[in-house]
Amino acid sequence: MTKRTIVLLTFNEIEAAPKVIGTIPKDAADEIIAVDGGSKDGTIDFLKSKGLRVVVQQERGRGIAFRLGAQEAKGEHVVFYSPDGNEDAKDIPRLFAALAEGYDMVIASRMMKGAFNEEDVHWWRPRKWVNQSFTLAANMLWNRGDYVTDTINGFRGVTKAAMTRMATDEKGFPIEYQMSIRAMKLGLKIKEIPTHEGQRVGGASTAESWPTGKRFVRKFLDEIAVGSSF
Ligand SMILES: Nc1nc2c(ncn2[C@@H]2O[C@H](COP(=O)(O)OP(=O)(O)OP(=O)(O)O)[C@@H](O)[C@H]2O)c(=O)[nH]1
Ligand SMILES: [Mg+2]
Repeated sequence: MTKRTIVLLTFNEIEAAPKVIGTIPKDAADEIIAVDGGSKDGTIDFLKSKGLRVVVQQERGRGIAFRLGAQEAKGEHVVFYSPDGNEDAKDIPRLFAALAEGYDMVIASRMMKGAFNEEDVHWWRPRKWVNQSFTLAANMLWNRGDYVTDTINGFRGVTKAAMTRMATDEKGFPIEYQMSIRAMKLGLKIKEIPTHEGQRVGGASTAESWPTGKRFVRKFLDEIAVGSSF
């Protein structure tokens, strides 16, 4: 069987990580490693105390973390998992199962039928609507396969081969969006599974809406300019 690696992505998650890491199903993968953005709150020592190999980034950024994680993974099948409370670890085996079926990328969707988004408890859902607009634009321009409902969620699996072909260069938050767009451009096989998004456990969000939104717009325009030259 193809080897499987879980890559934990952390930046100052000392409140959440100790509560969340225990929820990862045993035997979900052959290897678990962590990529850390340079935490100063004891997260790195905590992860090491759990026997995990921790790769500390030279430069912060979630995009850098995705590439480093794929590079350092021994497995060909890689699932990225952020232990801050948002992602339901019970879905990890389902993500690996889809990669084993032959998909190049599999996304845990918060938007498809059967899924739940953290804003779904409210009537007013600005973040969800903005996300869905970016997703609609990407599908209209580049997708030739089934509609992808959540191009932005980081909870996803990918093959190392696909990661290499996508040749991403985004350093920060729109990395997931760039991966989705490039997978569409390449005509890679994408699958989604419904997931239940939970609330962050303590700590602080690093994705403020306004600056992150502007980076998404820039990324979208960059991807139009780049076309298929990557
Ligand atoms: N390795 C690495 N992880 C990061 C970096 N920046 C953020 N993360 C992690 O990426 C995950 C997502 O970041 P969040 O700040 O929670 O963003 P979000 O999920 O959109 O926001 P919330 O809804 O508040 O949770 C968390 O597990 C962070 O610890 C980074 O530079 N490097
Ligand atoms: Mg989060």
